[in-house]
Amino acid sequence: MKPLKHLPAWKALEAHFKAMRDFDMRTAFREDAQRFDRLSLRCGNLLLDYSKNRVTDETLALLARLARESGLEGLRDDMFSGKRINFTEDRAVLHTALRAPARPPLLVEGIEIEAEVARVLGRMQHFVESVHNGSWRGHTGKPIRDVVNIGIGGSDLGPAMVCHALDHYAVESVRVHFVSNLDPAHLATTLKTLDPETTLFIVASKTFTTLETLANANSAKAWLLAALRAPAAVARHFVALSTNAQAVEGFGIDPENMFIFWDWVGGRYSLWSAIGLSIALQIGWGNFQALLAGAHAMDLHFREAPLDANMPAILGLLGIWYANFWGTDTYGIFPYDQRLRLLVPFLQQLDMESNGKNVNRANKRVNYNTGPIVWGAPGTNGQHAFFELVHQGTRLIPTDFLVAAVNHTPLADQHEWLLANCLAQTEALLKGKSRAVIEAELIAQGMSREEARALAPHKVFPGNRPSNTLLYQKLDPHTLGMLIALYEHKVFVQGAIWQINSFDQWGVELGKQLAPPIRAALSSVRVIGEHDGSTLGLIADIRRRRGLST
Ligand code: G6Q
Repeated sequence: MKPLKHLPAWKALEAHFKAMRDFDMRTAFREDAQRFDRLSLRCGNLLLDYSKNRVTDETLALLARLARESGLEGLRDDMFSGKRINFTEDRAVLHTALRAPARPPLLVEGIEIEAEVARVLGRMQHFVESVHNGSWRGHTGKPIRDVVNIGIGGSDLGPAMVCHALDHYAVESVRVHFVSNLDPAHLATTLKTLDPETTLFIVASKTFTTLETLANANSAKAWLLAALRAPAAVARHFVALSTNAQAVEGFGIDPENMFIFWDWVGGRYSLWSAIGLSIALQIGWGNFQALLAGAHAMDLHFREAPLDANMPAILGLLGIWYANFWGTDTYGIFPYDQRLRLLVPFLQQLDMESNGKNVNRANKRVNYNTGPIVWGAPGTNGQHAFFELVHQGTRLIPTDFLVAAVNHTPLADQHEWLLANCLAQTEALLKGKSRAVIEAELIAQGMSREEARALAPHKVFPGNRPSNTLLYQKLDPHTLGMLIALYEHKVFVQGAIWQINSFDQWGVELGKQLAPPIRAALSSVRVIGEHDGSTLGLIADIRRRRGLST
């Protein structure tokens, strides 16, 4: 593997960047009436407009060349065919198989993957339908009214995001809640409104060893047993989603009530697996299938479309252009869609946990920036908060704007205004507002020339700031599936080019190991273990507050 910076396309991009430093998108639009047509792309009902970027045809051709020289197409095929591309954990990466039709069969290392997937999906469907039609009942014979998904990270963010996004598809008979935080306030506040007789807990944990999830699940079990006073009640009120059958049984959940998935499903890629049970319970089996089908449609596009007409490749390459050549550190995501309010935390995990790496596939430290800091919030809220910095701050921030053409909840003309604001922001980022125009406006409003000259610089919008717009018809399960898979593959594209392993998460693993010795030090007879001065000081202060010796 040639180091990234030694690739001819990388060197060509470095030279090209020098020529692009003063590139002005406004001039490009003026000189090219076809710019939008050429720099936009459709996949199903999704439209990606990437014309408001600091790119020319040459930039895009060089970026595509970089992808080819990086072996992106080969790595993509390795992922889809089940090669162990997660080499630090020695695992295949097959979340795409969770949403693929059973035929043609996918045989990986002698196992018929799709048959395994179909078997679990069949059990999930049966379970979801029996909860919905009332044949699955609680211990006292009452039907289930509330479902609480207990999980964290990948076992929470995906299903929670989808359930919020598709709450307009929710079945009427059950309400789904999510508890993730170790802070007892999360579980306690959720339980406050629930009836143990009609509540079902889903314990979602790939490893079934995660402290937060097990702590919340144990507290939930105690709450249930305190009310129903029968150990047998656990079998009717607890199900588990996991790869670890032994630990599930150890917790006291009947293996009959366990839905498995596999080590080739990464936590942050797991909403398509049994981890999606809460989604199916919320929106019904048919809609869950539509979500999977949408993701599969994007998989096909990613697999088959040429690089210069491939949505995930284009989004990924543009991100690389800004991060590695323009030196941007962050990436703003602005869904003009309140239902997508959890998309940003979901994408933060997807992107930052996957590509927040500094060692490459040759086990060497990289000498370029990898994953950006992903942030954002739904519009128009962001406009009244942090957009100031996006428009007028000193940093260049690449951005994605997402918006539906049609709202599921028409209310007066509110959606028209939402759409108009979304488009207006990307237009303002592009066009900016010049000092001359502002001065003229101020003078026309009656200000003296001198006053206008002093005030105008504060009101200048530099413009020429980039944005992508993702426009979709409306937020339905199929479209949401496409959108999520689009970002999954974007992250894959970037990881492939940065030559890193996007599918491990040693940083998260470390967090899981650090707390136990500190937990012991907080209440044991004497402080044990080695800690730094700051941590020792904090431990001592907590112990003092508890009347323990320091
Ligand atoms: C995801 C990460 C991480 C994980 C959680 C929960 O890719 O590995 O967010 O999902 O730490 O882990 P369990 O599902 O094993 O409880």
